[in-house]
This record gives sequence, C-alpha cells and structure tokens, in this order.
Amino acid sequence: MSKKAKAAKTADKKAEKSVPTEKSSGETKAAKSYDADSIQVLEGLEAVRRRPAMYIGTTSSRGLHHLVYEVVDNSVDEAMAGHAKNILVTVTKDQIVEVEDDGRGIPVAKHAKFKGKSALEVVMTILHAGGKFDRDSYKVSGGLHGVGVSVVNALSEWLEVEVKREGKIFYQKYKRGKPAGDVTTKGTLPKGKEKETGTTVRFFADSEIFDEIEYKVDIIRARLKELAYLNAGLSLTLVHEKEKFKETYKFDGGLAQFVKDMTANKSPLHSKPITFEKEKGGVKVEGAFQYTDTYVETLFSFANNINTHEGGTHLTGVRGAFTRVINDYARKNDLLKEKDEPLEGDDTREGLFGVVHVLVPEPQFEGQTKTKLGNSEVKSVCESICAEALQTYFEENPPIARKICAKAITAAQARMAAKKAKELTRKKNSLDISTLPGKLADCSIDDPKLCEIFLVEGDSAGGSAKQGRNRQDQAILPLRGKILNVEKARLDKILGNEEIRTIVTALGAGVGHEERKNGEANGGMDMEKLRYHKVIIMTDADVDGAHIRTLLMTLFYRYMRPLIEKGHIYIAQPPLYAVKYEGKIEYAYDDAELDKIKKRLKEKNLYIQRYKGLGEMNPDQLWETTMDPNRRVLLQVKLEDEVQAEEIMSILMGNEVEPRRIFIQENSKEVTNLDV
Ligand code: 0RA
Repeated sequence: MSKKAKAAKTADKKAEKSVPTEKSSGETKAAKSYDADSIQVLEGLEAVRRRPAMYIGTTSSRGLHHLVYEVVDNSVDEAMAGHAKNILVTVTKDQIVEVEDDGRGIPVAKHAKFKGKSALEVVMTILHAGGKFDRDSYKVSGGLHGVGVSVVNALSEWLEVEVKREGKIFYQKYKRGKPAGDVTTKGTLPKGKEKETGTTVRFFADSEIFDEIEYKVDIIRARLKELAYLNAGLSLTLVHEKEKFKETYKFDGGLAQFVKDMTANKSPLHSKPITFEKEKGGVKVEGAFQYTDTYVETLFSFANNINTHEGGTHLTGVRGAFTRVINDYARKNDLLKEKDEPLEGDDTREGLFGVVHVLVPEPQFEGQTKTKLGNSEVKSVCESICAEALQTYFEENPPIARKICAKAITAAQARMAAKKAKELTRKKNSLDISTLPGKLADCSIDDPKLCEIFLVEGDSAGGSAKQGRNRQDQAILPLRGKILNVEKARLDKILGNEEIRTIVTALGAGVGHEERKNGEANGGMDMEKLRYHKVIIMTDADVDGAHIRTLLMTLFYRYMRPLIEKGHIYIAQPPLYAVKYEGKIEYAYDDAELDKIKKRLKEKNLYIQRYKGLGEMNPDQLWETTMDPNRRVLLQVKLEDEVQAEEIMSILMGNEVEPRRIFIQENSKEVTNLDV
C-alpha cells in the first residue's frame, strides 16, 4: 500500500471516530510526517466548514455563487473530456440549486484505496479526491474554482447526488458534508433509456455559513454564457424559477462567435475574426481576434475556462505576436520606412477586440485576485502559435493586412501627438492650486482621503451645489453639457477636449488603463496623486442625466480604470419627488417610496413636486437630500464582470444608435444600479 493510501486509510478511521481537531491533525503530522495531500485528507470537510473563506474566498454572495460555479465546472470538465453535451442549471424558488449533466456519471464502484467505499462517496466527501479519479483531460481549475465538489458538499445544509449509469439510478444524500446514508440504487432506467448516463447534483447552501442565500440570475447567467463561448458546442441552460427566467447558451462558433457578438455594435475592419487553435508542448491555445474602427484595445484572456482578469503569460505572448508580425509586415511592404521608429505594441492593437484561451495541465494562478496566469512556458507557446496564424492570415489577405498596418501607423502618429497633449495636462496637474481649472470649487483641506468631488451636470445645479456643500471637504466641478464620447475618439483628441482636460486636471492622477508601477516615469495613472478619494457623479434623474453619467463612466472605464477598480467612483442619488404638506417636506427617491409616503399621509393635503433636474432644488435641499454624508445614499460603481461591462459599454456607446436607444429606455430607471 502506498504512503498516500495509508494516510487516507488512517484518515477514514479518524473521520469515523470523531471530527479531527486542528491539534490532532498537527500531532499526526509531526509523528508520521505525511505529505501535504494526506494532511488535507486528514483535515476532512470539517476544516472547510471551519474556514470556508480559505476554500471559496468569501462567505458573501460572491462565495455563494462560487458553489454553483464549482459544481458546473465539474460538469464542464466532463464535457471537455468529450462526454457531456448538455448542462442544465436550475435555481428553484427555494434557492435550491440543481446541476444536471449528460456525462458518464460519477463512478459508483467500490474503491479499494478508500476502504471499499463507493467512488461516488469518496468524490463527494473527501477533500481533493477528484484528482484520484482522473478523467484524462484538462481540468477547470482556478484561483477559487477547482477546489472540488466536496467543498460544496461541506458548505451545504444538505446535498443530493444522482448518477445514471449502467442502466440504474444511484443516489446518496449528505448533511453538512456527511453521508446521511449509503449509496443506494433508486431504480432502473426505463425501457429505451437504459443507455442514458449523467450526474445530477442538488444542494441547499448552509445559512450557518453564508451571509445570504439568494442567487442572482445575472451573475450565473454571465458565467454560463462565458462557458458556452469557451466550449464550442456545449449547451448550458439556466432556469431561475423566481425570476421566471429560462435561457440556453450554445455557440458552435465558440470564441469566434464571442468576438463577433462583442463587435456587433462596432464597425469591424474585416468581417471574419482571425482565429487559431493549436497545441504545443502540452499547452492548447485557442484565439479569435477582430479589428474594429475604434481606438481601444479589448482583449480577454482565459486559462482552463477561468477568466484571467489580471492577464498573464498567455496574454503577454499574444500581444508580443501582434507587435512583431505587424512591424515585420509593415517594414517588408514598405508601409513603415527605414527612418521610421518601430510601432509600439499599443499602436498595433488599437481597435483590436479579441480573446485567447489556453488549456494548461498545471496552471499557476498569481496576482491579487489569483487571476493572473503565471506559467512562464506558456508565453512563447502563445506567441509562436499566434504569430504563425497572423502571418498566414496577412499573407492570405493583403488588403486587410494593409488596413491593419495603416491603422497602427496612424495610431503611432496620434500617440506622439497625445504625448504632447498629455505633458501639457500633466504640467497643469501638479498639486499647485493656481493651475486648477477655474470653475472648480475646491475643498479647503488637502487630505485626499477625506476629500470628495462632485461632478455636476450643468452650471445651475453646479451653483446650488457650490452653495450647499461643506466647503471643507467637498469640491464641486460643474460640467457644461455633454462630454466627448471617448469611445469614438483617439487619445489625442480626448485630451484635447476642454471638459475632459478639466476633469483629468481636477482629479490630479493623470490618465491610463492601469496604475503606474513604482518608479515608472510615465504610462498609467499615478493614484498617489489622486486629489479626492470619492469622485461622485451627480446628474439629473432623466435620460440626459443617464447619458452624461454613461459618458463619464466610459471615460473612467476606458482611460482611468484604476479609479473604478479601487472603488473611487460613486453615483449620487438625488430624490425624484418632494412631498410638501403643512410647511413640512419629505423626499422620495423612487416611485415605490412615493407611494408609501402617499399612503402614510393620506389624510393630509399633499403637494407633490417631481424634480426634473437638480437645478430645481435650492442649495439647502440639495445638501439635505443628496450631498450630506449623514443622509445621502451613494452608489459605488464596481467592476464585477469585465465581459458584462464590455457588453454594456459597447451597447451604450457603440456606433449603432438603435440598440443604444432601446437600452437606455429600458434601463434608465435602473442604470444607476449597474455594476459596470
Ligand atoms: C471521475 C471519473 C469519471 C467521471 C467523473 C469523475 C465525473 C464527475 C462529475 C461531476 C459532475 N459530473 C460529472 N461527470 C463525471 C469517469 C468515469 C468513467 O470512466 O466512466
């Protein structure tokens, strides 16, 4: 018997007797020096319940949704091994989650290594046991995913699993991770369906562990849709009973379809995305890319079905390929003359939309949120596969290759012009008050942590805000009319725009997609210089206000993203109604609230005013309802899901007018609640 198996055997004995405490497993460790794996086994599921955050990150709503991802990921693994084609996820009215797949079914045979227990029970009740039953395929495993279905079991009040295999239905139930009975045969499959196989996991998350048990359809939907794009042909259905929601995602076009859908509201330079799919050195790389006439780069990267928000070696490799191939092509075809400087990476990717997905046998996830791929070998594999595909594409499509090169060359010229404009803005940026914009009413104290700035729509509201504010720590910057749509302009033009320059100067931290790293001279935002830790967008509660807010959010999202990532952006919530009676006044922030007030004061003679704009409030009212930190409600803008944010942004700001109009109308009531 191997050392591991022995350890597991001991573990089972311990588990039978009692729940091992941390101390006891520590003693065992010292006495017999088991390897890391066996210690995890020793700890058992009780460890998961004791420190859930270690396994799923958090016990907030985010952690709750991780349970669903974890179970779904197991079914996706089965699909990637080529055995499951359909996955059905149901959230019942009672917040029970059911995940059904048509894979081979978790094996049920007795398992020698685990004292003759059913493999099913082992998979469900022993930490990290999944790996002991290798499915010979890549696994979905990421920073927080990939912990194993047993973790879900441990954190569920109860969990049931049903396996269809060998013409039978096997069943087992667990309570807080412990079997509530043996694996039983629940029945046989009906005539004609004897060959059906699959796994169904049904669980009810434990309210002793989670802050709240309420699954959000948007969040699950985003993940399932993402998985459908990443796994061409796989069908994922989501049913959310409470929301009366049912949708199926299946994309035979996979990543190419993902790119096409994302650029649907933009103007592409070529109709078909550039795609590749190849394996090299045990790493499988898949990609799809399309240039649009926009000015930003939008690349998504995934590793083993996990969105690598922080990028990593796969993305670096792909980016390098674009820089190299486009420079080579432009030189070779004399589009770039000998005297010309080489194109920078950013120039070659202007307007580029794309996605890369790698499958790595042993992914290393690094970074703050464990969403940065660290495997160094992946970089050169991605670079060479992507470069080869690009080269071939350019050779086969010379007119498109020339268009792409021309765009990159113009981007380089614009970059140089922007550099000048940026330097101008930077100079004005210094904390020297005399260079701050004239219409900014600044705070009197200068600790950024305590200071906030209101970006206010219109001069008249700006005037009220200036009078109503606490001038010690609240600054007001009135914005005149609409700001430039940054989605449709290059950086030089954007920084040339008066309104935007004013905002950038007032905030003081410069512009950039990322935060500037220590010691870097330029590029990125310098968050140390940010002059206000709360940047509050205050616009009218109407369609125009929503539009201005969107324009500002687009500016922040595209060019000052660290502001959003670090949680500095807020949206003020002015009231929609004032209810006046007997010299008193109450405010309602939405229609429901108005109804409540009306009911409560039905005896009174009410005068109801609907605010059309902030300008209709006098300075005191504006302070009381919207600006006073003790009474106001601020919405913090968060970046929950980049793919979803991109979708929203491109609908809101893209070329096509119609979808945008529809979106703003449908959502103008809720637009403030969006997690961008
Ligand atoms: C281990 C081995 C095999 C299948 C699975 C696990 C499996 C796990 C899950 C979890 C959800 N759905 C699943 N489907 C399959 C291979 C079994 C065989 O060789 O027949």
